[in-house]
Amino acid sequence: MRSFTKKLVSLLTAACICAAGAVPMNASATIVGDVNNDGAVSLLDVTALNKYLLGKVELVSYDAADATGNYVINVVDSLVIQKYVIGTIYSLPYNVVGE
Ligand SMILES: [Ca+2]
Repeated sequence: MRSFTKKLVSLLTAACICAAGAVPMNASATIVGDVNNDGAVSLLDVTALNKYLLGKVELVSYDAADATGNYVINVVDSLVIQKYVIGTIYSLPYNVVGE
């Protein structure tokens, strides 16, 4: 019986640790570059931002779209997100000198 209790405690502890790891610490945090707010940065975000720049849609989050971190949203942000997606930029926001 004592062995069963130890195993049960171990199992419950492991389950709690797994459950804690599965829940994002800050689920509402803005991901820079995640223009469509689906939790990932992809070419869909480039498309969403380009549609915004063409006046066809509204943005979900201006902070997510500001990939250069200069508080201006323009085609440079779109290009920076594209470069991030293809792997030539490794983190966002990416400061573009002169932008
Ligand atoms: Ca996205």
